[in-house]
Amino acid sequence: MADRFSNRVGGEWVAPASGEYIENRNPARQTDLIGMWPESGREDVARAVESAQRGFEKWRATPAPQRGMVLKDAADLMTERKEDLARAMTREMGKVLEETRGDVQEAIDTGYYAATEGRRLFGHTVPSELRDKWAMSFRRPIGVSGVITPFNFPIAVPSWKIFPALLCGNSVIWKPAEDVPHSANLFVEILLEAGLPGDVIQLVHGRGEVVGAALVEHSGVPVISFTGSTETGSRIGEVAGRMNKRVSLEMGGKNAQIVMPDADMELALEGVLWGGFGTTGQRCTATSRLLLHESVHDEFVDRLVERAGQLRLGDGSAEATDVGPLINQAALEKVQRYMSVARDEGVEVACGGQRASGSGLDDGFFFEPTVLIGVKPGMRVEQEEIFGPVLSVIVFSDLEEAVRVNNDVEYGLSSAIYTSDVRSAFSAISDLDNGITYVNAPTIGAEAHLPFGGVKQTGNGHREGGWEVFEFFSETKVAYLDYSGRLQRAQIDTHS
Ligand code: UN1
Repeated sequence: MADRFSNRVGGEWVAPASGEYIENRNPARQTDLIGMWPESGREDVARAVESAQRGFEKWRATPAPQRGMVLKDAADLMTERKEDLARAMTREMGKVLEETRGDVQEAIDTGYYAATEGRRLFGHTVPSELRDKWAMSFRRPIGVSGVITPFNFPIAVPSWKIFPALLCGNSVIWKPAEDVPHSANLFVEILLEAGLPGDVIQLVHGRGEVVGAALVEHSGVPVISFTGSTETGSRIGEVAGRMNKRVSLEMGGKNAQIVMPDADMELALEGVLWGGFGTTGQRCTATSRLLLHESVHDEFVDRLVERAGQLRLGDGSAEATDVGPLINQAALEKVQRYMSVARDEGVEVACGGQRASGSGLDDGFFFEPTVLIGVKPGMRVEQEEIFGPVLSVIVFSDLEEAVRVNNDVEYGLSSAIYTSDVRSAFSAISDLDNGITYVNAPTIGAEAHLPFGGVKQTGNGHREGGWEVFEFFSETKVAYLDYSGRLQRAQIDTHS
C-alpha cells in the first residue's frame, strides 16, 4: 500500500473531505508508485480560505523585515536539503538531477531576494502642492492569495509566487500541479519549519478543474497568481475579471533562437540543444523554433541532427542522462499528434519524431529529440506550443525577416539571437516582440532577480521575479498629512 500524503489546511495536515486520493507515479518508470495525494474538493478550499483569513490578520501585523527572516530561514533549509529535494523532484517530474538542483537553487535565490525586500518594500514620498503638508505612498498586503502552479518547475515557480506573496504580508493557498505533489509537501514543510505561522500557508491538492476553479471562484481570495496553459489562464482571467480580482497569468510560449551568419556556430549549437531539449522541451521558455540564416542553414542542421542524436535519454536520476521523459501520457500523446500535423503540413523530420524505446525507456514517457526542417511561417508546428522536445527550423535571408517571423506568433515570452554584430544585437533587443531577449545565450535561463514574463497571449501584463512582483502582491496606499492647522483645498488654494 503506497503512502498517503495530506493537505495542509487549518494549521494541520489533513485528509481531503472526499476521502479520495490520486496516485502519483514516476514518469520515467510507471511501475514506480510514489504515493497517493488528496483529491480535494470545494469544501477543502472553503476551509482553507477561512483559516487563511485568520492567518492573514496575524501575518499582516508582523513587520516586513521579520517576515523576511522567515523566508531567509526557509531558503537556508532548502540549501541544506537541496539534494534530497532535487531527487524527490526528479522522481516525480522526470527532469535530470542537474536541472532539479537548478530548480531548487532558483527557489533559494528567490527566497534570499524576497527576504531582503522586507527591509525595502519602498514607497514614495513626494512634495505636496500645498504648504505644511506631506504626501506619500506605501505598500499594504492584499489578503488571501491563491497560487496555482505547473508541473515543470515544481519548486522554483511556486517560490516565485509564494515568497513574494508572504513577504508582502499576504497568506497563501497553494494548489500545485497534480503530477508534482510531493515537491509541494516538502516545500510547505520547510516553510513551517522556518517558523511560518500554521494558517498563513494552506496546501490543497487535487484537480485543476475542481480545486483550482474553487479557489478562483471564491470571493475570499482577492488575488490569484497562475502559471500554466493559455487556455486555462484565459478561463481564470474571465472569472477574475468578473469578480474584480487581481490576477497574474503566466502562460504559453513559442520561443525562437535566431542564428545570424556572423554567429559563433558552436555556441549557437550548444544554445539550441540546451534551449530546445533541456527539460525535455517542457519549459514555457523552451526554444521551439530555430531561425537559421540561409547561408548557414544546411551545415547547422547537419551538426544539430548529429548532436541531437547523441543525447542520452533515460531516468533523470542517473547522472549520465541528458534528457528525461515527458510528464505523462497526455503530454506524450500531444507531441505524437504534432508529428502527424507536421507530416500533413509536408515538413521533413530530420531526426527523432517518435516515442523512444529500448532498455529502460519502454515503461516511461520518452520521446526522441526531434528536429523538423522545411518549416514555413504560419504552419501549425511553427505557431502552436508543443511542450516537448521538438524544434521547428525555419530559414530566413535577413534580420528584418527573422524579426518578422519571430513576432508573427500569438505568444511573446523569450527570444534569442546569436550574432557578433553589435548592430544586429541591439536591433534585435529593441524589435523582437518578447518579454525577454537573450544575446548569445539560449531562450531559457532567466534569473530570479529580474522581472519575468511575456507579451501578447503569454501573459496579462504582470511580471514575476525581480522587483515588480512585489507590486503585484501588494496594494499601493497613499497618505496625506496636513499640519498647517487650516483647511487647504487641493487644486484651489495652491497660490496662498
Ligand atoms: C517556466 O518554464 O515556466 O527561464 C519557467 C527559465 C527558468 C524558468 C522557466 N528560469 O527557463
